[in-house]
Amino acid sequence: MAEFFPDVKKIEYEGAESKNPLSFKHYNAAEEVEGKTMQEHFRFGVAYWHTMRGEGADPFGPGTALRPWEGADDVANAQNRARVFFEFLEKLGAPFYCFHDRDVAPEGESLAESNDNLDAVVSVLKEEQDRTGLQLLWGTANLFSNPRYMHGAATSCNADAFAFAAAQVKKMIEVTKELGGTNYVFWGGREGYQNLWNTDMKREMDHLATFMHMAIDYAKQIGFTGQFLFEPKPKEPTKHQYDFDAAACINFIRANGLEDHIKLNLETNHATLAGHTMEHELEYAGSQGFLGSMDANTGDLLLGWDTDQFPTDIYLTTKCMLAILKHGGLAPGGVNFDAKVRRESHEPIDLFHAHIGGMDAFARGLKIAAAIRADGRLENFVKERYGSWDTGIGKDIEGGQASFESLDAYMLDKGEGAPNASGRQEFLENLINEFI
Ligand code: XLS
Ligand code: NI
Ligand code: NI
Repeated sequence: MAEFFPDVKKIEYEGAESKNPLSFKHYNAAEEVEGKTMQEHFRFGVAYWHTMRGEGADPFGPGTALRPWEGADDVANAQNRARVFFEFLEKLGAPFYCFHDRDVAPEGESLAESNDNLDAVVSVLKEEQDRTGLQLLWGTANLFSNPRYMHGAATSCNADAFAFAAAQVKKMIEVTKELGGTNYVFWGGREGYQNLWNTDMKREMDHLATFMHMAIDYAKQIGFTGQFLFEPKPKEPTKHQYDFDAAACINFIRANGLEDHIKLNLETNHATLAGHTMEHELEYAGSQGFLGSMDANTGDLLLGWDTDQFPTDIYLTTKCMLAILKHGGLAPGGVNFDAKVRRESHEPIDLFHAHIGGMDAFARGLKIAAAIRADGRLENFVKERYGSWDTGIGKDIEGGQASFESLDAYMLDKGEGAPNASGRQEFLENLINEFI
């Protein structure tokens, strides 16, 4: 079989002292941390859309990427591209991948033609999965690129757009099931509004709930047991996306009786755009029982859009891993690199540098987070900070044995409350730096 990355051998773990840029310094798939291998902790996934379809275009210029395997935008080339992708995955050593229907196969003149094109490429994906043992982390449908979705898909003012989107998601749930995908993602591409003058918000959100119930019913009907995930994002492309952040998504999910069926796929750059940190989003979702998976791309703090950069910040990966370990891990979700190389990094080898760096940054974050947890000082500090809730009046309140009247009597008797202890923020920031 032809090799598309002839200069790259399988990327191996060589340890922190290695100077080989095509090796892992920290990601060692088989190494155990807190009783699980790194491979099991991360379940790294590669995004087909950025890695195989990203051309490096921006609003000021066309694509720059050199991709010698590219040809016509037809099914034959799409099948060949799928084989290139699996060579990349194998050499990188990432066990999972993710894709949208329209990433892998060209859209046809009609729904039926598009489905046929998709089937033709899915059979190659299946073959390659069987050959390599690599797996699908999640599938999804592109409900935002085609002009029919200019007003949204499930929230469009045009009922036919809703119907077309339903047909697309139906097909992609079938495909995800066929490929053994462990999750299915809903990122609400254009589910939001540009202007409230022309928008019936209540009706649009009710339609979105109807759409989700139909998806759940269909998954049940065909026996798809993968986890459904919502991916919050506050804006872009619309001015306001309904899946704004973890809290807004969880409210929508609960308000519509969907809580037994949907968790969240959190994306770092989306958290930033929502005015949150990623650790906030992970902590919020985790504490509410909705932590599903993550898209690990980051943004640029000076740029207000979704720049989809590979994560290299060790503080960030440490904070992410602290939250993920605390909430019991991501499986059946994983860490998907919804990230693209910069327009100036246009050679195929840059795809390797980018993913290796991201995987190493997460591996370091995991080791640091595990060391912080093993040390125990941070956890103990937090535990002690809430000590007043473990005995006496605090325990009574948490246990449901107090009322406004009993607390009034308690405070009248006591006169003034216990003094406050220091929050010790600077002490804790220094403590974390001992580990980084
Ligand atoms: C866009 C989203 C998208 C989803 C999949 O900002 O991150 O790439 O992850 O549709
Ligand atoms: Ni994403
Ligand atoms: Ni994004």
